[in-house]
Amino acid sequence: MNFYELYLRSFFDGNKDGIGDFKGLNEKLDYFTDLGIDTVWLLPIMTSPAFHGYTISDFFNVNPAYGSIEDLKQLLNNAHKKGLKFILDVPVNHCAVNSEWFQKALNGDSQYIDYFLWANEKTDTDEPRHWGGDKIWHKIKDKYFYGLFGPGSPDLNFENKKLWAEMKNVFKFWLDIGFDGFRLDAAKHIFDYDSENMIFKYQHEKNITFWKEMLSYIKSLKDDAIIVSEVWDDSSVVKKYEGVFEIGFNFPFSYDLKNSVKKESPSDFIKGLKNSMPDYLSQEKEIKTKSGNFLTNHDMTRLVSEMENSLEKAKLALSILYTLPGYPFIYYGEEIGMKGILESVNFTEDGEEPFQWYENGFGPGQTEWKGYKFNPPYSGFSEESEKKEENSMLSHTKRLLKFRKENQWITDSKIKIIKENENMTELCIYNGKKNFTCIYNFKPCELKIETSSDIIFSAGKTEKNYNSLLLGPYSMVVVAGK
Ligand code: ACG
Repeated sequence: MNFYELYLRSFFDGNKDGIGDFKGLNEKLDYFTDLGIDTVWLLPIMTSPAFHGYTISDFFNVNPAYGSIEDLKQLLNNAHKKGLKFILDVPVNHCAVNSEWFQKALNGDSQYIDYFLWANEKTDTDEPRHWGGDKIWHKIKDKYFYGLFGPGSPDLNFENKKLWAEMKNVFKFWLDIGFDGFRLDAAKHIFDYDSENMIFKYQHEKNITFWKEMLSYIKSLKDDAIIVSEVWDDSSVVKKYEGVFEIGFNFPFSYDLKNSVKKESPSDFIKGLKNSMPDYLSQEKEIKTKSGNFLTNHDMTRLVSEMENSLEKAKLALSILYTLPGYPFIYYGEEIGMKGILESVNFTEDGEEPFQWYENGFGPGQTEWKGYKFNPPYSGFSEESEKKEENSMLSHTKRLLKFRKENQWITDSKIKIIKENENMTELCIYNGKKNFTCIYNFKPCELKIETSSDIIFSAGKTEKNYNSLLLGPYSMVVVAGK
């Protein structure tokens, strides 16, 4: 299953207001099927005062800028007819300041006061967030509320069981609309504040109990619901959630892979694999939560920018992504090499620029909700120009996704490290029945490799002469297994 992460506002405009919407997306469903995508992860689309949609004011409605519930149903219906699935990003950890729940709490409604966490005499209202140092307590009227992600998003207090029932209704509502599953936002944060001792503290066991109950409810409604969780942390924390979710984003993998390609370091790549995919390197280990592999997402600097504008390196990183086990995800715009540098996760606009359909920057459906900072017109990175070019990022990505679709078995395969030297790595990807060998050239020079095996797939400049193989700079090849 090939996943695509989509920011609707930046995609395709169906009503000429410059903002991407359901109608526009509906017109472009073939774009995904042509690209080789099976499932689209839609970033939050519920009513929200924020451009990113992660602070929700009404969990049971869509942002009117995107259209109506009917438009959404039609979109999902058409997608399903084309064999395309959609999962929805659901941030349940917090809501918006202007939500009915928070407003009622502020007005003293006793039922809702306990939906949130309020400072008391034990609270250190200056306690900083453990990343970035931002404040986690925010003053409103004469009190302070807990909001880990900022003053616009009061955390919900899941010690209150009523909220568990509310969230089950939320999941049911969106499944009934036609979604095929969910991306569970901020999964390690449901219980991250110890309200007895009034101090920030992850309570992973409690989180797991919460998610198990939500998941068994979701599965009771739709047994094939696709579930992807976001636990952004190092491998030791991610491991605590093993087996809870069907697919879990592998953040350490994302860093390790990008860094090794950027540094042209095969040994770092192997070290990274051992760190972030250890169970895939063992023949016996059962994989309880499949690795959600990705290079970037909306909270990160874009791939080409991360690779210091080297398209070859960006292509190699993608080639590796699509030849490894687990589920591969791509963030919208990466397939056309969009750029974007994020200075802070508190401001993601720079990574969410309008998708470039046209070389001149305008045309039917082009979104323009914000100006271009990183992706100006006539830069050679647009769907229009790249679809015609054999060597473009778009053509490269398309070929990789097609290869992956034809080899679905890779998802549940294992990895064996065959060879590693200062220039390249050679991996065997195998399951009980099939296998092949991937050779990645991490360097800007040509490499000569002795092999008599047939080439199954290649990306970049490669040449086969009887018993030897010439691998061009940053290229890769998949050859039949030994
Ligand atoms: C999700 C969404 C994000 C969204 C929210 C809130 C959550 O993708 O767009 O914000 O609904 C933390 C959370 C994540 C969260 C990001 C933004 N992402 O855990 O759930 O913040 C450290 C921390 C992580 C932290 C990360 C952020 O441990 O918890 O993610 O930093 O940079 C090594 C370490 C690892 C460390 C990294 C990076 O890998 O192992 O632990 O991670 O280095 O240093 C949205 C908006 C926000 C808005 C909010 C309300 O984007 O602007 O404020 O909504």
